[in-house]
Amino acid sequence: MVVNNSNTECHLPFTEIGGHCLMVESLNTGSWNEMNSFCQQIGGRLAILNDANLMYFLVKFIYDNGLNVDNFWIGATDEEEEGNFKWVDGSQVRMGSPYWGYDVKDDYTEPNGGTDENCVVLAKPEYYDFADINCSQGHGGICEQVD
Ligand SMILES: [Ca+2]
Repeated sequence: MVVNNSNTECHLPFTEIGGHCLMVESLNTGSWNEMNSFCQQIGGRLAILNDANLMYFLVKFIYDNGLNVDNFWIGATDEEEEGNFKWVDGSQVRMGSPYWGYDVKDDYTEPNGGTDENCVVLAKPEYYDFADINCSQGHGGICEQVD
């Protein structure tokens, strides 16, 4: 039995990563909505990542398991109000470092997509920091267990 920070057991297919019950889904891909539905079907939702320590362990897990081949949807969007990013539970997404990506080559900071990009991924090109992209793109997702 694996216990997370709130003493909740992680049920398969979720595994304990950084004290949370998460699943990194890379085989099934879809839009942000499709992957949120996928997570709901297995008893979860797209993950809320509001903790730098958790981010560290999750990104490490992605690289350690060779899953660093694509972006992953997470549970954040500014679909409701442009520029105001919220998690799927309605809480506020923290902005800036160490969460959001910075593109060294082209010198810009995420989010940068305006109304064309309302959903958030862990972005492979930015070493799995957050980036806003178009919600209809097809990617895997990070699911978290909901009890
Ligand atoms: Ca936007």
